[in-house]
Amino acid sequence: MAEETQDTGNLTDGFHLVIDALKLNDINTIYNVPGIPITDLGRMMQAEGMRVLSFRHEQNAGYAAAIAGFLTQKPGICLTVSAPGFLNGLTALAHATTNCFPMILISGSSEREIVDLQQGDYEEMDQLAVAKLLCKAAYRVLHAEDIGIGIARAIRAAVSGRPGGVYLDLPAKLLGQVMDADDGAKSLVQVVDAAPRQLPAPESIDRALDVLKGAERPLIILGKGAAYAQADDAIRALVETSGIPYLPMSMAKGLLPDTHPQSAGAARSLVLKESDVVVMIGARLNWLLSHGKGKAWGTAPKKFVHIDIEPREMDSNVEIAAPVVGDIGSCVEAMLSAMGKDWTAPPTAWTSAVQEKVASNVERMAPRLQNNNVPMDYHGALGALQTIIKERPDAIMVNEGANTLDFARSIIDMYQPRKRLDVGTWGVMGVGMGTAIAAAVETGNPVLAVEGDSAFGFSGMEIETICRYNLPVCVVVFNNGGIYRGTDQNAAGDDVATTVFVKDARYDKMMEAFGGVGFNATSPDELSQAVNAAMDSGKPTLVNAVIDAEAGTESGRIGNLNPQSVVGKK
Ligand code: ADP
Ligand code: TZD
Ligand code: MG
Repeated sequence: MAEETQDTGNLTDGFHLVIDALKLNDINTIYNVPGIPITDLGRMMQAEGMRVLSFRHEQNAGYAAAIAGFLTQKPGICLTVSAPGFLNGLTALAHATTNCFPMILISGSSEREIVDLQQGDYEEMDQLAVAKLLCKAAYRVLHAEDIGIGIARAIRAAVSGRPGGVYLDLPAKLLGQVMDADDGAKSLVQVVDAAPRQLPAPESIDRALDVLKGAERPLIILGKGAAYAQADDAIRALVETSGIPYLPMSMAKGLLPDTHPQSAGAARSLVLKESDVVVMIGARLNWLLSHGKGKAWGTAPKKFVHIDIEPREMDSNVEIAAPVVGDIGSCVEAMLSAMGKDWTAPPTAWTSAVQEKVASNVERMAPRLQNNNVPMDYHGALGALQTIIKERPDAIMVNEGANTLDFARSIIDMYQPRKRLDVGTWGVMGVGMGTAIAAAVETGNPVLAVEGDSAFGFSGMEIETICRYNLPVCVVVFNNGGIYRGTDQNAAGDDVATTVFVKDARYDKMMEAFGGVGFNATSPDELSQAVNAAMDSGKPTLVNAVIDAEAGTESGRIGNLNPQSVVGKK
């Protein structure tokens, strides 16, 4: 490039302003796929000491950025090329927004004048218009002197209030724009207090305490917003001081250890049905909680206390008797101090009933988890992995699939906050490898990705990325030869059934192709050995876990959501 050898004096350009603006705001990791017009941006970022991880598909880079946001409270950055790269990243941006994870999708774009006249530029698309519908905020920067402000706005929009996805459009022309270096430096913005604390109104705390004091059968539900908030000590203190049983949502598992005496995880049906006052902390009453009503919630009248940073979440599905709007740390601390010394624990009739139900359910499950059947069923295989996580509580577990997800969520206990990362609010297949990569990169902890064979297929090519960066990721593919099961039959014709894959596939060989370690495990003992070896070595590993093709059920635990044909299904 001729420009690099020219004497540019004290000039800067769009490329460098983007880099300086990100670094000034302590953003140093980028998840990307290179190409026109951002190849050089990635190179220059790397040259300036940023970590730039290249993926094989933007969707996976985007899922990595989304979960990086969840883990760090800083926006995860996904960088893509224009139109197709942008669209590939967009699913992840929408996923981040849906899950309240802070993320910024930065995409290069073509020449605006040509795009707006629809004259057919290289990768032409009105990306800003498309993105707006699917994220929390979308911005385009047209002048180099606005890059500092543009990035500051994107960061603040992503992390303040309810976190979410932000789109930042950087036209190719902008990156090459030149300006005086001193003026450029002055145009940068260091965002002060990007996610300000939001204190709850005192009267909202009084109201919540009044509702809670009258409870006979109170319940706390912790959601992934509570995990995101990193108010771990305050939340634990609230749970323990109150003596109220709690139910963790999937990604809130481990906020308190799942083996905690107040955990109602193994008595979910009972506590949802029987509770009379429910305190929601960073969880929404969406489909995952049956919208707070109906059969799952039983007939006992209920009152809800709802702690959330988003005021519009209140009354979204059912009436909220005591809305507490603010950041979780501040709200939980305020509740705790309002409880004071004269707080009385809930009636033991209730807490013992919950504990007894938990104990009997755990006891009933235990022998099933110990089975050494060949081929493995979900219980035998997950029993082996349960022990591994117990012995390695700082490992991060990534989990996707249908049966593989639902069984793993209920069987594998978590012991530390933010160690379980999964498909989130939408139940997206394909988050697996991007999530595993970001988890390893952002935390340095070992990662165990437990993947249905279908789920794995959505992002499987990223095992090359895992090998390339030599990340401590062990992928276990629960290979039952299909989606839900490997045994479906086509009612007519020669094609295999729609849910069935190649029989006896060997996913472990894919890992070997890139220099990683592959294992084929046919029994829980073999699975244990392979995963322990992987976790000890920290080497990229894929274990093909052979699961009985008949063991699963349609759609795992949510088969009831499938519409039924009145004519009957073949
Ligand atoms: P889950 O799926 O685990 O039930 P959801 O994603 O439905 O959790 O809910 C997370 C909630 O947490 C969202 O309503 C979001 O507004 C809220 N939230 C996220 N971060 C914070 C925070 N720091 N303080 C308060 N609420 C938060
Ligand atoms: N596409 C996307 C992006 N997300 C989805 N959730 C689906 C399709 C539909 N789907 C599920 O909800 S689970 C699943 C699909 C395709 C795969 C289940 O098969 P698996 O797990 O092999 O991953 P089990 O253990 O065989 O059930
Ligand atoms: Mg499967």
